[in-house]
Amino acid sequence: MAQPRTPGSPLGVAVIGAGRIGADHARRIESRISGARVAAVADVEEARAKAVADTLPPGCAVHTDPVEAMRAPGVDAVLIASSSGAHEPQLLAALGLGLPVLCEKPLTPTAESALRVVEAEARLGRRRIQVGFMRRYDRQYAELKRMLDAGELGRPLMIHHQHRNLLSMPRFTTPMTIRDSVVHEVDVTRWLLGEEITAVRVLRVDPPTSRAPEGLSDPQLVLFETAGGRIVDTEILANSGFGYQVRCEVVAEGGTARIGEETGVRVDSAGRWGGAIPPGWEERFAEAYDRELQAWVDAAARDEVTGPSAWDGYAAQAVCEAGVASQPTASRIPVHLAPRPGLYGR
Ligand code: ISE
Repeated sequence: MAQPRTPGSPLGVAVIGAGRIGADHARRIESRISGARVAAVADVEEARAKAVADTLPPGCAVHTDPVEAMRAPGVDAVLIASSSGAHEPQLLAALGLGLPVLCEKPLTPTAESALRVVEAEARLGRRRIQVGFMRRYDRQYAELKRMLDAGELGRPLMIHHQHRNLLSMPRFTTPMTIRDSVVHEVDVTRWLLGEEITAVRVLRVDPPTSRAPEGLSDPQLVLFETAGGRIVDTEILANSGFGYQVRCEVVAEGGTARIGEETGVRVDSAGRWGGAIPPGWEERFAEAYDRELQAWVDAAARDEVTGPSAWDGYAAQAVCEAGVASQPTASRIPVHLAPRPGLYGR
């Protein structure tokens, strides 16, 4: 078990994985989050870990072994931003040390491995893992959730999501459109409605947009059925070519509520009106990441973990697996979940 933290001292975070999101989180902890510091950075490529540590105040340890980083002096909590295939042993090691964890999505690459993590945490008997579903911390999504929970819109009937990326990353595959991108709509749907997704169907546009790289199905329409009989659709467009847009509209008995419309400065010029569209999620969800990390740090300082749970990570993974199974034939695939351990409530 980890050494108890000196009261009042900043929470020492070990950042595991120094790629795009890991480096972003490390910088965010140092520049925007109060009550925390990066005590160690680990990456399989030492030079990459060192490059991130060099941007931080002196005293940040550099490791290639994630478990050594978790055991480094002054480490009180772990932020996992490595590739998802490496998450399971890292999560189990952090559980073994009793450390609070923020793990980037997806929790693990398969529902089977995610369930092993859920079971390990349930055996420990206390929540240690938060999954990085940062949209729950976005002010607009949070307001939508508040309105639904307060019953201001009446009974929700349907949700329409739109998820458009500027362009797909190199080596982005058709299954990744579900596992990496639509996984956010899976989580938001479960969270907003407070119920599980029970079946998935994915329809592909064929031929795809000419902007898509060879072999990538793009765009697609993903349909969810939920335990309460609601229908939810998601348009996923990985290569919009014009920017990053995430929108969500809830249709309820008492009206509709929509978020993700562009705000900001409207410019009228040269016979047109308009404004800017952000290029990516780092810009669109910058504040949500700040709020997510601050909430995690504040809870970890109390030795608690709140926010999206390992169960949420597992359930999302099970839905994504059904989605990937549906892609080749567009058939309706039911989602089967293991019984939910009592640790995660009802
Ligand atoms: C990426 O991995 C993310 O998590 C972004 O939030 C999402 O919008 C994007 O589609 C994914 O590739």
